[in-house]
Parts: sequence; structure tokens; C-alpha cells
Amino acid sequence: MVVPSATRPGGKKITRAAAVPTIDLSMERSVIRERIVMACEDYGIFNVVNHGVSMDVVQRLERQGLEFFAKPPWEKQRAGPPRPFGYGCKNIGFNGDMGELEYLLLHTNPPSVTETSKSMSDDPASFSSAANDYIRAVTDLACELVDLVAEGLWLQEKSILNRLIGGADSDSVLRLNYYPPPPGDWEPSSSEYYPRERIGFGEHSDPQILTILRSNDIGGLQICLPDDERWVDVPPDPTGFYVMVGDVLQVLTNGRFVSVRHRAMANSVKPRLSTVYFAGPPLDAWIYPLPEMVSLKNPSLYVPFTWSDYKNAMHASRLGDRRLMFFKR
Ligand code: GA4
Repeated sequence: MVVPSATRPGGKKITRAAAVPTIDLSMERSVIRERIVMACEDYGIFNVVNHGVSMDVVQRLERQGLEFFAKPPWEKQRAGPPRPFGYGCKNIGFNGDMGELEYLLLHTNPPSVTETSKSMSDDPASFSSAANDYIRAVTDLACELVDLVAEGLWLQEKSILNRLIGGADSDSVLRLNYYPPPPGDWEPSSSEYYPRERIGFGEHSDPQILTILRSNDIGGLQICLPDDERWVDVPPDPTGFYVMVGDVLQVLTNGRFVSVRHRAMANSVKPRLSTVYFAGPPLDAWIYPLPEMVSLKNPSLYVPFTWSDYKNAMHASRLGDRRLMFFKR
């Protein structure tokens, strides 16, 4: 369903419609892998249901997150600043980006989670157990999804993607985003033509291989589909996960998959909490289009680089920059 859209001068249109495919992981494997490949080509995002991640694991981390963000500012600051891990408030990255949010960034290896939990909770053992259990569950899900991708793309080496994100040396990140409601005097504009927007986390694509996102039941996620000038609302699904293609998967598939541009709005009168897992490769992993994705008709679009090179480019750039441009042939 498409309802009337609004345009900001010089900005993209906003359409209140969502067309993100939902993939039921209890379907037959051959059907799932085909649908995943199609969703990654056409949208760069899909929703998974019947994913096998226990809701208890999800809720335990959500509770820990809400408890942390409810603390007084001075207490939260003890877990910051995020350089790059820890607590952050409004500042995003190192180059002046800002958003209407607070967040926690954690590296996903268990010793690091245990260490950082000490500054995040009065009960660090419960915090780190909730975070580690969540990380284990979504890592398994991410590995299963990339196995399906490898099968769907008929890759020779079926475990090539799984090995990039499933090993102990993978450079994955867990992010808890808390979008507080707007201040009392803030009112969304009722004008269709000049909508007043509160940007929680600005437009960008995720740099890694795959992102696994969930939120509480408050909306805010928007995507911008390839070759389109519209922002599309993605409805919250507290029991499912949204899966997004990252820049590295775009490179590995030689542009066949697209890393989706997205942002999070913070207009709701209720707080939004999202939990986002970014499945990344090891720092020294070489990234280049997989041989099956390259042919005379589809020559390689990117030069080889390491994940560490890409991270350097990422930390030197602004949130909304199109970093893959630096690695194009
Ligand atoms: C976007 C995706 C993840 O949230 C993140 C972000 C990272 C950060 O917050 O430190 C970055 C951003 C993200 C890409 C460009 C740089 C780095 C903020 C920023 C301005 C953790 C990631 O991996 O890249």
C-alpha cells in the first residue's frame, strides 16, 4: 500500500509504505535460499521469522539495556566515551556526526564483553551473560544466513562466508541504541510538505558483511531503496529480526547484492531501543569479489582490500559517506 508522500525541499520523499520481504526460516531450504538471494539483490534487507533465537535471550539483553539507559548521565558517562567501544550520547564516530540517541558499542569477543560490563552495570556478571548469550545466538543466526546465501549463489566453497564471520577472530560489533522521546515542547509538523524530522541515526550503509537488527515495538527505521528517492518506513517487529546487507557483502558479490541505505528516526513519544549486531570479518581478511561473481560480462568492480583498510576509511569518513567509492576499480 502506498499512501501520499511528502517532500522536503532538497531532500528525499517520504513514503509511508513498507515492502521489505519476510522470510520464514521454517520453510524448505531450497525456497529460503532463493528468497534470501532475491531479497539481497532487490532490497538489501529482509525480515526473518521463525529464526530459532529464544525470546528469553532477546528480552534479557533488552532489560539490561533499558536498565543501563535509565541510569543518571554521570553514571552512564563512566562507560564512555566510545573510542570506539563504550557509551556514547549524541556523538557518532570521530568526525562530527550527531544524532538524537544514546548508545552502547561492544566488541563481541567474550573477554572484552566481560571487561566492559564492569562499567555498564552494578551486576556485571548478569550484563555480560545476557550480552554473550545474545551474541552467540545472533552469530549462529548470521552464520546460518550466510550459508544459505552461499548455497543460493551456488558458491563452490560453501563455508567461505561462514568462516569470515563465525571464527573467534571475526571483528563483529554489538550496538544497543536508545532513542529517547522528543522533549515536551517538540511537536511533529502536521504539514505534508515540510515534515519536521528528528533524526536518531542518520543515513548510512553498514560497513560489515551482515547486520541483524531488532527493536522494541517502536518504529523509526527507514530505508532508501536502490534507484529510488524515497524513504520507506520499516515497521518494528519485536519478535523477528531485520537482516541487512553490508558494504563488504556488496563487494564479495561484486555488486549483485546491495548494502541498503538506512536511517533511524526518533519522533515517537515512547523510547525506542534497538539491538544491532554487525557481523564483520577478521581484521586481516582480504575482501574482493568472489570468483563466481566475476565474468567477462561482469568484470570485478572493486580492488582487493583488507577489512582493516576498510575500517580506516570508515573512521576517517562521515556517517553518510559512500565509502565503497574509494575501493572501486
Ligand atoms: C555504522 C554502523 C555501525 O553502527 C558502526 C558505526 C560506526 C560508529 O558508530 O563508530 C561509524 C559508522 C558505523 C560508519 C562510519 C563511521 C563509523 C560511525 C561513523 C561516522 C559501529 C560501524 O561499524 O560503522
